[in-house]
Amino acid sequence: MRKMDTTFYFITDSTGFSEEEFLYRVEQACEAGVTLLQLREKNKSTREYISLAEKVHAVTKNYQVPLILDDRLDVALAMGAEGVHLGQSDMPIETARRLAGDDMIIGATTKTVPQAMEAYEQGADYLGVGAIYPTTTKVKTVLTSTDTLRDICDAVPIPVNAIGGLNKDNIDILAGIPIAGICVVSAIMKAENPKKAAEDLYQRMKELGIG
Ligand code: TZP
Ligand code: MG
Repeated sequence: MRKMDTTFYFITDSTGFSEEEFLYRVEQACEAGVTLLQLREKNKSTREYISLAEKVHAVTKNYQVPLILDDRLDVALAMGAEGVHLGQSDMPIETARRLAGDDMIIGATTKTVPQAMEAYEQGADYLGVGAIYPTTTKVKTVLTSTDTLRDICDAVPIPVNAIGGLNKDNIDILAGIPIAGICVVSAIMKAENPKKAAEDLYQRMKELGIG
């Protein structure tokens, strides 16, 4: 069985940071207790992606935080990441599961109940659903209502995480919805003090009973 805890899922964006500053922020998030970490890079060559992933992995392993790579199963397999996250135009989940075997964590982005059911049936371990709010992170997405989020949670037996524009001041909208956790990029990545921002957000989640 693949072990993971999606409660507090940090997705990175290295845009605008030196590698040193980026890796420092990754480490600060791990210090604050993120439970899962995704390296999300849209403009790196394969070789650059492998190289950065190896450096991030060296950090996350120290904190027993599984590392998920966005989009690229080949890169994940090449450097031994614990998982891969696939969107609707990435490799199909069933293909990824066949290539990756049983041990790798596979996550899927889904925005509707049929997409969620399909991803689950094809072997996804968890789902990311959103965007709940408009986001400043570079992504092609549309808004997903909290009603749809709830319907997806009810439709599949795997962990479902909310994503998109979430921060400590607006996650109360998720209280009472049976999500497994939340995914955030900028709430941690762009914070002046990423460790404190992550700790405050995690604290707020606990107060609201999220995750
Ligand atoms: N998918 C839907 S919204 C989003 C992704 C990757 C970006 C979330 O970033 P942020 O900064 O937490 O809004
Ligand atoms: Mg993708």
